[in-house]
Amino acid sequence: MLSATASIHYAMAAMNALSDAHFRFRSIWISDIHLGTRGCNSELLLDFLRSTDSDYLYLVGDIVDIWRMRRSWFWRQAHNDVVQKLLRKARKGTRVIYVPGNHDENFRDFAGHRFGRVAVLPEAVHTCADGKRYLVLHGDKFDGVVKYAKWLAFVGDNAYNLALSLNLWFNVLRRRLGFPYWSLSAYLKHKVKNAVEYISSYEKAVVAEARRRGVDGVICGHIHSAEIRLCDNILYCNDGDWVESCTALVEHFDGSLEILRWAEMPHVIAMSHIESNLSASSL
Ligand SMILES: [Mn+2]
Repeated sequence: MLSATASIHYAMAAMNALSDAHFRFRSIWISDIHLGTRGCNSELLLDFLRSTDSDYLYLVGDIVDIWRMRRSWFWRQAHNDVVQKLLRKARKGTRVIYVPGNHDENFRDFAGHRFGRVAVLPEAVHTCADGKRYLVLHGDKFDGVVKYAKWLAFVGDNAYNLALSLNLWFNVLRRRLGFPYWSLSAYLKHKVKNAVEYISSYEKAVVAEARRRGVDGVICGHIHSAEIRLCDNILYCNDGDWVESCTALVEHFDGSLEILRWAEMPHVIAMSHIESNLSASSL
């Protein structure tokens, strides 16, 4: 959510250059784009990528939905444009770090490699301008922990590690048998009543991992729910998704973090008004 002054700043910048609004950040995190599926909001994401610039750009998993593409293929020109735009940013000097998720886990085999100027890593630690350190990971490995969140609260570190690795093998086995990954976010949609409880269990599991690792906070995705929340002195940040909420997490040059809800940006709202007027007048 934008503060009042930030909103005015963005609105003015957007009005100054509607076609090429330029917002500079130190870092940007986006995840859960799901390119290759109908749900991907590639047009809005393209507008975001064209309008923003950063020193660091983290792709926090589920960028291309390889899983779903095995069953049905949905690839538009705008999906190509997103890939091209990301590669061009890397060429122009943005440090692009790709941390694969469960829907693009095939890329995890390439962890530690560089493709052109894009580094692929299983997880990363980002140091903000204010010196705070954040663990950056997709977050799917906590699905299993969330399922057992209640009894895990009563057991020690070893059981916790065991649950993490059991979840990994559970999903390797599922994949071998041709089942899809057991997805928390998909599960949530079927259990809406318990969604709040599950999201908070997920947050607790991710925050516990950050504490174990001795970092100041954690930046993840996976559950399609953008959030910045201080949990027991660990800053939990989720960059959301580009299927429903169209959100990104950004770091300003003073090291402060903010969630951008791109569909709520003044120039995007203005554009959607223009589009709806056009479609109304063509009826
Ligand atoms: Mn995921």
